[in-house]
Amino acid sequence: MDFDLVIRGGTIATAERSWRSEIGVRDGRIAELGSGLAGKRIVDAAGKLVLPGGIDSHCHIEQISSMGVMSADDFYSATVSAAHGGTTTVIPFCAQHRGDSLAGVLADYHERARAKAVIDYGFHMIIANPDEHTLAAGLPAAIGGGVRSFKIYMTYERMRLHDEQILEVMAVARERGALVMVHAENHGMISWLAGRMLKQGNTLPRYHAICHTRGSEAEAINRIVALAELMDCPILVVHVSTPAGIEAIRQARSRGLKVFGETCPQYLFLTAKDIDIGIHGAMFCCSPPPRDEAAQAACWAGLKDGALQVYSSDHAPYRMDASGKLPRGEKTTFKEMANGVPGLELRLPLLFTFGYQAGRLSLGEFVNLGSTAHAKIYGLYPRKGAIEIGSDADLAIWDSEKRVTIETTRDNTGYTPYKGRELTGWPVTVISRGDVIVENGRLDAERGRGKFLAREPCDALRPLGRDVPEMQQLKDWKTPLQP
Ligand code: DUC
Ligand code: ZN
Ligand code: ZN
Repeated sequence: MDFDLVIRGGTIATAERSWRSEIGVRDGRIAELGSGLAGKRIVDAAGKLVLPGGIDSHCHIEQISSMGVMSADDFYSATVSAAHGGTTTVIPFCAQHRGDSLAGVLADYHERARAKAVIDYGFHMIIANPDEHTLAAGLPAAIGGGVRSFKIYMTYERMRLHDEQILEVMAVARERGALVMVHAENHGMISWLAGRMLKQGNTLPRYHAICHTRGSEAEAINRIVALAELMDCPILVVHVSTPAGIEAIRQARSRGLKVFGETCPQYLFLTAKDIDIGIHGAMFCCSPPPRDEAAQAACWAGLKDGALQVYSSDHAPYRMDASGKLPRGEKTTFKEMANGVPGLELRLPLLFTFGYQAGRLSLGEFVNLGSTAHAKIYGLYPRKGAIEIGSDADLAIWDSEKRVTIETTRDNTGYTPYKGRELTGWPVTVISRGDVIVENGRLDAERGRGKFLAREPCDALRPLGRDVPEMQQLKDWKTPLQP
């Protein structure tokens, strides 16, 4: 019987192994792995690598930021850009701002994505207002609707939660099966320093990097780990950038705690020197900021030794104009410019060249960090992140010899922080649920073809069942965890 699509001649590589096989696809799923398969459409992958499509579990799309600015990308431009870089699933954020009801926020983001996304997507929920209604009704309903991860902020005036509020969110997540993602930076340290810098007239982007001190990350990670241990709640620390921050996660994991860590291209490939070019350094301003070569090395080491499990873009797209980075033109201070860098499209190509090709990572590690680990942690495995019978046929065919000099990307920012870098290896064919959506740089995907992914409970979300002595007073949960 003919398959809808057959991929022939390539070497398949997953997080676990590599082997030669054809792939037969039927109804959007992988239906056969074998040889001599016949199909209505044949994709020739001779001499190429056939990998699971990438999963980017941290990106901001058509979202109002923590500073109140709308991102430059909508669900169409962002997912088109992601697809060109070999990513076939994204998990962006629905952002609650203070005063918003979660149900309204969720409905709104479903509406934004439904008609525009060209690849599949899940959602995380940003919680800025954990009031009684949010905790008792909003969060359980979101989880019931397949949104099994919440992001909380320990900094940003408009978003940050204090420790007690964080514990309230963790209590619901723990009980209902959700993961708490944390932006971990000490707010007081950053805002005290920023206030002094501005008073002295130090307003350029370079002071952004100085104010977000390295120590503020480690302090916040150590604190969030202590809160998570008290609550026995799995957490994932996003965009980790410093040696001390990574070490704090490594230590927590060595004590058996369910603490996951993420880093991003900007912490592997940029440093604070990139920001130190006057006002145009705004292009590279994100929080936490890129650091130095020692921090880059620590991020690579963390990815390699398992202190960090996932590599995401933290795509936060803003243009270098009044709509984003420079609301007051050249007079904009570092406190006024939108934070974030684009990365959906180049995330995987950069890691392929500087991780896999450079010998820092094996091919299996590359696949795991860019795809499979995201699926496992966020409840999408083995539907996504795998090449198995029954998995969605989300695949990226990589030409490991193709040379690319980075010029532009397809997002709406109008710039890339990685311009001029030389890459070896590119995802020349990208397949989403059996549809060839990108071939040799050409897109063939209708707006709105991407589907929402309701995520299932999975091992990463399960508490350890290990109560600290202080919590034993509440043991058996006879005292409800909710207020
Ligand atoms: N920092 C964040 O916390 N989110 C988006 C982008 C950024 O720089
Ligand atoms: Zn963040
Ligand atoms: Zn982010």
